[in-house]
Amino acid sequence: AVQKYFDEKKVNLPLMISGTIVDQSGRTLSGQTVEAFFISVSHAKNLVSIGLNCSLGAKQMRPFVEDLSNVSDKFLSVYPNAGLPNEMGGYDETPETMSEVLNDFLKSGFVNIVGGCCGTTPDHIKAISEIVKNYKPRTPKKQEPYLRLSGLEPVVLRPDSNFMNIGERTNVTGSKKFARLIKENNYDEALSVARDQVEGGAQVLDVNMDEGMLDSEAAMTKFLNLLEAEPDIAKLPIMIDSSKWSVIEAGLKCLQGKGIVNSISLKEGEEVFKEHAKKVLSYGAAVIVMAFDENGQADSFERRINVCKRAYNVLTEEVGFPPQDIIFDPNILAIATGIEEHNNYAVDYIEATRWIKQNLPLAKVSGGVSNLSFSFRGNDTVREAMHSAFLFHSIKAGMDMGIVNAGQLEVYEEIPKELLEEVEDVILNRRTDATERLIEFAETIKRKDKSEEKEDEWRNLPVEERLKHSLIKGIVDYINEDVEEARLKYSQPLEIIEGPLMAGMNVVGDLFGAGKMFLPQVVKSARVMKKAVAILEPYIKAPLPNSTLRSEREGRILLATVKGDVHDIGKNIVGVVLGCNNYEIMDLGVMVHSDKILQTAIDEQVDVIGLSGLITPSLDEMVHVAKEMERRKINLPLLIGGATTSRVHTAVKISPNYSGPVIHVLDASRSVPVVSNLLNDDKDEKNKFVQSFKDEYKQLKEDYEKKKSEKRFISLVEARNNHLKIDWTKSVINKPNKPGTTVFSNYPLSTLRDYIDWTPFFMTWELKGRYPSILEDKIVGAEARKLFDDANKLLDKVIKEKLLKVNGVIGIFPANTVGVDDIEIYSDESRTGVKRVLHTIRQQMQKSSGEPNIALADFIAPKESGVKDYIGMFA
Ligand code: THG
Repeated sequence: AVQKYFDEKKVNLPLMISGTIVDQSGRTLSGQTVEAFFISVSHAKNLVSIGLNCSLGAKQMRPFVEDLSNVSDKFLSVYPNAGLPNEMGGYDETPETMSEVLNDFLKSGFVNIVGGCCGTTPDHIKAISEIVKNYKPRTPKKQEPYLRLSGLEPVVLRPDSNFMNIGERTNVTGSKKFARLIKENNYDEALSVARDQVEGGAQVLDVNMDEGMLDSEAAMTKFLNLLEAEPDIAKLPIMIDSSKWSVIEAGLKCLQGKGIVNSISLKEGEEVFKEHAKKVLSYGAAVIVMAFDENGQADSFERRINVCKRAYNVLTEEVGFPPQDIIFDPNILAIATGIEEHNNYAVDYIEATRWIKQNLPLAKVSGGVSNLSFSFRGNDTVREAMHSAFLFHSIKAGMDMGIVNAGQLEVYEEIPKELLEEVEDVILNRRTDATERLIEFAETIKRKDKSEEKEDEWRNLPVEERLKHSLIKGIVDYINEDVEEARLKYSQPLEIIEGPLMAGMNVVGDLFGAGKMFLPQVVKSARVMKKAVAILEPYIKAPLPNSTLRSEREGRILLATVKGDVHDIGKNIVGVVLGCNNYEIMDLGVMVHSDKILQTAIDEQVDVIGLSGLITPSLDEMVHVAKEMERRKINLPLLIGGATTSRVHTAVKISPNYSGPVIHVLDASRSVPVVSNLLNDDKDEKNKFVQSFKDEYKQLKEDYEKKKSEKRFISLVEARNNHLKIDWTKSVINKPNKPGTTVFSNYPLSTLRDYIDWTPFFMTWELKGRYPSILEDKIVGAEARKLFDDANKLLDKVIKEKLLKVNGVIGIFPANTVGVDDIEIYSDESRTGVKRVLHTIRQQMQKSSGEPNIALADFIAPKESGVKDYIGMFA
């Protein structure tokens, strides 16, 4: 901005930028890394020096000073505080300690100018000046002429860099979805389009708001300002895409980093071209130059290279544009259109690319890849194959970057051979009938793309039906607009919750209860409900004074995983399912002490307490909570749930300790009817329900005790005599290849994933069946496939982003059994030194005749057999 001002006022003074690095992650005040910050400002031609200050003090600055010194071709000035202010507001670094740190900076050749800021005194400066005498000023590094871009983070295109993906979807003419969201003023969702591109691997984002009915300048400004506040998106450089200069300039004013202008061209003549180029330069952006001139679009090889050469000369010789910041776009045009003149378009682009890279030093080449396949709109399989085959050849010719649908590029190697051949016939213009052949072939592989349009038909239904549809299908995309429409239509927001939304949730509940909908779908529906309620909530908080509507929830449920246990998946699902049935959930989390559970229940006047746990000790803790409830005379229904809990345990161990209602809730789907019965306003109905459980559990307990008294146990001596007898003389035991311990650290997740036991995963989600046949199951198959798909997407993310580290250790040791039940582990093959003794436990129930009472020790050769055996262990 200062440079621009200097240019306008024709000021020619050296410029020094000076600022504070605030946080220890090394981000500057603008949130950028030091390198990204430098790239963003370094274009200013008056800039001679960058000054760094740090409120923490000199010592803490070192890594940032080092970074900047490495990337900066400008002088560097450092003026630290005398340390971090102490509690009295004073500074503790003495002239000696501070000058020592600066001595290190000078010795390392980091800086050109030194000084002191807060807390420094004439004595500090004196000490520093003594040191400075011993050193020569730093010689700034010369910068390599690479294309450097920045968002919050730097992007540097080096000669050996890979192809750079530019995300195309944040474009109102390139994505129906994005266009709809912008037109509906739904910028939040629009940002998620950007986020999807980032997650799909985009390294730059193309943003385009050119649409007749839009105020494009305003839309560009608003979207970019919102985008720059989302660090996960703003880390990327932005490409401002517009054919209107005013929109480009509006966009340039919003960028905090160094972006790319897309585009300028010679179509309005050299004067306008130069004027635009100068502006781009003063805003500090790189530029795309389209192969256009006064005669229009260059569509032959000759025209393409001539226009580019002319533009290059004007930019480098007359405007002073750095050649590495010029990106040519020699026009990717649609092929296979049926018009003969178009047949060589792709070949001409590829050859023009090769020529530019050989003849216009340092210039880059880009292009809008999806243009190529416009004649196959609706057939994404063919389009993706065309894009990746085209890129394969273009990148070989030197194409540096391209505007693509990030995350949706087919891998060249994986294009089916027949399709690839037909596609390459078209791209490389290898035969005259290539287009007809590809069209014919495309017909046979039309994917479901068509059905997607049909799927949109429900959008024409009345708003109540649309809300219901979204809930049942778990679609979150339209909730904002639909809820808003309903809000304006209804006089009370609560009517919407209790009307169409609850109607939808009831359908979900019924389908779930009837086994026609499954847990993963219910969780998605619940998310939609939650979002809808969240939108309405602010309006509910202020009900009309004469409102007769109940503004309360159905009841308040406290949920907690008991002390000693950290598992909460099941509990969270119950919370979601109850929450979307209009119960208020107070989730205390995991490892919750009984006292906290009960005190919260009293203080918050909850209506039901739900306990969850997965490991066996949690069962005892639940018994303890029940006893405490009895002791403190808390008369609330107690729900028991979680993987190790059972109806029998609840009946035998928990229920007898508490006089209030105790109910074991088998799975999330059961939680709603149970809670609604427990909180039934009709006291008789409620009591009947509670009594039915009391009776059932009483019966269970009696049955259990009867069975137990019938069960026979034998003495330990008898059991030992009945151990598993193996003839060790006949067994062949090989010496392990790798005895001792083997450690696997940071084991590749991609290898491990093949060994996942998916059956329990589906069990957790209450989908019944074994993997892999569950995927083909007549009833749950479709949902199982979706769930499996979601899980694998998450796994892809975990693996790609290295979110987990897996370590393991296995050990194989010499071992023998001693005294029937114990296993001795030896320190080495001599089997003399005993390392550890493992005491194993033997079955003692009465077995039918011939069946052994086994213990683990039975499976290791006894010492007296003389057989050298081994034991394997893992963690
Ligand atoms: N060069 C430069 N800039 C450009 C282009 C170029 N910017 C715009 C365009 N061309 C590149 N971007 C796109 C974005 C999307 C599509 C094509 C090019 C596209 N979209 C689907 C379609 O129209 O069929 C949209 C489908 C949907 O709505 O989901 O193909 O050449 N410098």
